Amino acid sequence: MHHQCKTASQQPGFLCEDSTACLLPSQLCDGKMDCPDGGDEAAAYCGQMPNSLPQNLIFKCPNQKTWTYVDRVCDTRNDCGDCSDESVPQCPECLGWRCDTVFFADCACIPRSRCRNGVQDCADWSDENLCD
Ligand SMILES: [Ca+2]
Ligand SMILES: [Ca+2]
Repeated sequence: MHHQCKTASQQPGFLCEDSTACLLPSQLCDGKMDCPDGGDEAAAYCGQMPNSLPQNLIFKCPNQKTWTYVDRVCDTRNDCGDCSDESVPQCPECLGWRCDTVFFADCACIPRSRCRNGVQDCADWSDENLCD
């Protein structure tokens, strides 16, 4: 059983062995030691992903093909491959510009900082022509 904790944003996290650092789920097995003892990269957790990971820290994509970390749900990035991690009911409304996006990593909503930046993000170019 792993050590559970709540992150700064009140989401489930991973408590390091030192019992002070509470990591974001996506810091587990990311190839970078975030706990002082490197416990977040231990084979016990990273050997057979996602089954070896604490199950409350992962989100199984509805398409059953893949998974992501719970802190990657509703982060506007397409982690499931079909945007299903961005389509769950608890995701907030789009705060940027809504359109059919052209980049795989996007899910029908781009941040306003990418409007009129000279790069096409929307299939209909609305980010360059309409968004302000
Ligand atoms: Ca890590
Ligand atoms: Ca995501």
